[in-house]
Amino acid sequence: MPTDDAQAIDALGWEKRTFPPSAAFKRDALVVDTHLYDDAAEDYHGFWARQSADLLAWSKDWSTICEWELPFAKWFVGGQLNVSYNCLDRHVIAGRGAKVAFHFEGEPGDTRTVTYAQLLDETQRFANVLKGLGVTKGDRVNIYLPMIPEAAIAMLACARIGAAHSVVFGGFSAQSLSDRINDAEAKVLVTADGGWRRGEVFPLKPTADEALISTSTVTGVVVVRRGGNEVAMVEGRDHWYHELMDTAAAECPAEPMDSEQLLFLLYTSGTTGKPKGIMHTSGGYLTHVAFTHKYVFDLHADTDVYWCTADVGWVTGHSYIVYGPLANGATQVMYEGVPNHPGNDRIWEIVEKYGVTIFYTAPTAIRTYMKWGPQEPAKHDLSSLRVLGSVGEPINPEAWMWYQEHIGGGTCPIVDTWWQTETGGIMISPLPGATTTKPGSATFPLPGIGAELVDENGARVDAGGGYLTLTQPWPGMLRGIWGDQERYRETYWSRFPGRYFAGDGAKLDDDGYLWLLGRVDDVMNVSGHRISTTEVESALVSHPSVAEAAVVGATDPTTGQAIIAYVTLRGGLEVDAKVLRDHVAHEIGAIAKPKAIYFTPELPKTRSGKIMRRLLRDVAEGRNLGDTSTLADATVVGELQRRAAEEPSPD
Ligand code: 7RM
Repeated sequence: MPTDDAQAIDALGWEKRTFPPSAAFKRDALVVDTHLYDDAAEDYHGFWARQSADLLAWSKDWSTICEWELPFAKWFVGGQLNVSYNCLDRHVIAGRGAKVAFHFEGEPGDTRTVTYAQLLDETQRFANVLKGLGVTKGDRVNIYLPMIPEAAIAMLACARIGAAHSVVFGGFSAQSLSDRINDAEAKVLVTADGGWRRGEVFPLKPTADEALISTSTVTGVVVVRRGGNEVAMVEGRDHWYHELMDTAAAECPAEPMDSEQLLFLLYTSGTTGKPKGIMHTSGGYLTHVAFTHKYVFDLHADTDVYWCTADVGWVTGHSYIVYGPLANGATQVMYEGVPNHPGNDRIWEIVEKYGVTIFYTAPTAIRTYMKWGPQEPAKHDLSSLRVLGSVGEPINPEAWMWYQEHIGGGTCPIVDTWWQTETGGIMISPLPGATTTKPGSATFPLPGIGAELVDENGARVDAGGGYLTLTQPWPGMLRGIWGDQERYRETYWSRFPGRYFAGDGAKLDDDGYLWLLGRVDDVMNVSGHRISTTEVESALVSHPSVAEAAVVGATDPTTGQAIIAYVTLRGGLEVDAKVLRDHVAHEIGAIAKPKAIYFTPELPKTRSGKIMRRLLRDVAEGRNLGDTSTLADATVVGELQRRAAEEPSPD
């Protein structure tokens, strides 16, 4: 066991399988060698400037590529562009107006085909609607919608007139919505009567009404009709989307905006205190997401059908449903509902129906599909798929292999993409035609991105475990926290001077591959060994009976921390806790053997699908639980608490 650096995360058990890109994939791939990396290594400013000029249409050239006054960056200074022009007009002007932007699939089975020309038309009208409600450049507009094309239209309409949007995920409560409206001082709220979820309408407008009671800045509310549920409309404040659109003028010219014009705020909950309004601006952000969307997914815009299963309420939806793909003129699938309505094969039915070629989802979803069993994807012809992506959490090697075999037919490259709300776009990922992948590794920083591991004292680590830091500004980086630049400096730039600290731990293997290990507070200390929860979870998931596992360290009088595991089994299977404990010992070493294993039908997760280990730690240590409102399903924890109190540990 390597213990020479007590601060480093132990290099336990390496995944050895490797998957080079196939000759067949390389034949048509955009990148098959290192030229982009070489180009960027020489001069990353010049590299991003060339990408921006190549991928976007600028109304006015920039004078400085990057102004960097740590921790504040400005990109393409002096340049002007309009983000909605880049996502819409230029494709229509180039004769691609009839190309499908969205194949929309509602949960009840209704469909809508939205072409680029139609998307431009609706966006222009809605931009005029916003203007009519008094929205001007620099204002903030809140968006609280289901996964419907109007979400993209509202965002693009804001971008068109220089208003910043703040999208709040439709699953959030009235309290979360009003907090975010108040912090942003939004003038207008765009919502819907309701949306479809698991065969039922979930109300949005009633929740928005409740939120609006404790806000004072919103003067206009626009309501899209989607759920058909009954809603109350406040005279003078509330308007139906379709009525305003009927009378809105058809044209709203795209006005050039400064490169650093605020494009959006997106709130992310910190570990303490109120949510942070992460600020993203225009020229650099669009460059970053267009570049990464094109090269990470090997996008062939003329033939590919791309589907990202995220919700527009998360950064993945902003960057890889709205801005990146539309800037690149891609054809996409947008799906409103849950993956198991009406059946556990809904996702695969949609892939087959639209001939999806690029599929981007989260490990939590993949592990859920594993739990439902390979017979679900097997019901459908998935041979159109050619690239698979993963984002949101470390993907366990076993889930990676399952994804490759049962979804990718054994032939699709998998791109495991590491990034954050704060980074704006993908930072660490393979390029599918150039990178030999290893299951569970996000591989290398992309061209133009500087990432390094450091130890506790900020010294660079070239092998083994460490803290993941970013060493140079990148175009999509956050420009700060809305209303609190001191908190921005403190949160991201103070732990390691001169470096952005992402909050994640990672390992570097002997070939220089990066293995993300989750948040550093997800590292346990067992008898002086630093073991990441990800490693033990991966070992558990590699057992054939295990679908999903969450591991936490609970205070222990003898070992400092003891490893406690919560395990969800694959459909219909049963296994003894001892078998799993021995399996972990065999995979990693006796040191990583969980002290206790609890079986549970579900794990507590945030609404974006990340496992809430903090909560599980509280459960394991018998603490009272604090705020559980960000949980996707709060009943799960109560059940776990009950069991923890009843069942004695196996030891
Ligand atoms: C895109 C997104 C960010 C945090 C990040 C990590 C974790 C995301 C991966 C990952 C391992 C990945 N934005 N994370 N992607 N961990 N491998 N490929 O998720 O702001 O919501 O979350 O998510 O901990 O810091 S986010």
